[in-house]
Amino acid sequence: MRLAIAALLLTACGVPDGALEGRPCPCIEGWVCQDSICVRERDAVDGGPVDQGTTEPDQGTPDMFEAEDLGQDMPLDMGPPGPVFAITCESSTATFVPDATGNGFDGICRGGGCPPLATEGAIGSACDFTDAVHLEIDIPAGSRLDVPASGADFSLAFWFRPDVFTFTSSFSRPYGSSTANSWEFYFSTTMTGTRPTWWRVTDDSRDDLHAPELTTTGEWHHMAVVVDATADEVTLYFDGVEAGAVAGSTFLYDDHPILIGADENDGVRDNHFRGLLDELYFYDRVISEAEITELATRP
Ligand SMILES: [Ca+2]
Ligand SMILES: [Ca+2]
Repeated sequence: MRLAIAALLLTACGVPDGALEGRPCPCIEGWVCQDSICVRERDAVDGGPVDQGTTEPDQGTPDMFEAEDLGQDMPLDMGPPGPVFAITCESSTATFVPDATGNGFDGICRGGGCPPLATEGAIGSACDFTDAVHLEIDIPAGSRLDVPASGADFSLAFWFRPDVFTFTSSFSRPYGSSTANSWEFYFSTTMTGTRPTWWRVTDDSRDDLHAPELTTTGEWHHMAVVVDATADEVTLYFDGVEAGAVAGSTFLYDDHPILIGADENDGVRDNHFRGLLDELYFYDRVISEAEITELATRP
């Protein structure tokens, strides 16, 4: 039983609004330390496996998080769907950085190989792109990542800690055969000061959204972009606060992979990021401001 519960706690890592689920103690308000990891207070109270829901009595039917029915635990409240992929940088192999969701969108290491894991991550450990050795992580194109050209929601979120202010790309989806991108988070010290920027290409235009200017390297910041097809709007969040919005929700895609730590221009990997990246998430839905607040909060 103890093993089953431990397995269930691990299974719950990285699931809906659970960016903090299963993180090492100490824990932030609303979470408690249980067996050296953080669980929601209600899960500690109910004594059952970690759920995402309320505390009504369980009706006795095993759910997807239950290896067996434990009787006194809580029913599974699905809540909003979790990310399609989550590169949490908690582990890596010689060739890939795993997708913590279990959806199989593992990041394939290219260029100089997999980034080392830095212990001073935003949450747990981070992927270390500090050295100028041109490390890259590719997430190959896949059905759930290939948002239709119009009428689809998606959201992106990640932490970054730049070590140098230079022209770099941290999280991108190249498009076409020249320099374009479906979308890209980048710095341009020449065009925008040291303002982290997100841009996307549409069929006839380019849109840029800027975060506030950074004055100090070596500090963690959180960025998120929400594409709301219903509202036909894209919104950028910086450190959990709205930093700008632009109308439109049309994107162009091809079979380029999503890149972490670099961009691609004219077929060549370029503008390699210098610093730490952590907790890179892709959702195929709109994430709420409450979720963004949670994602942008360090334990
Ligand atoms: Ca991490
Ligand atoms: Ca590019």
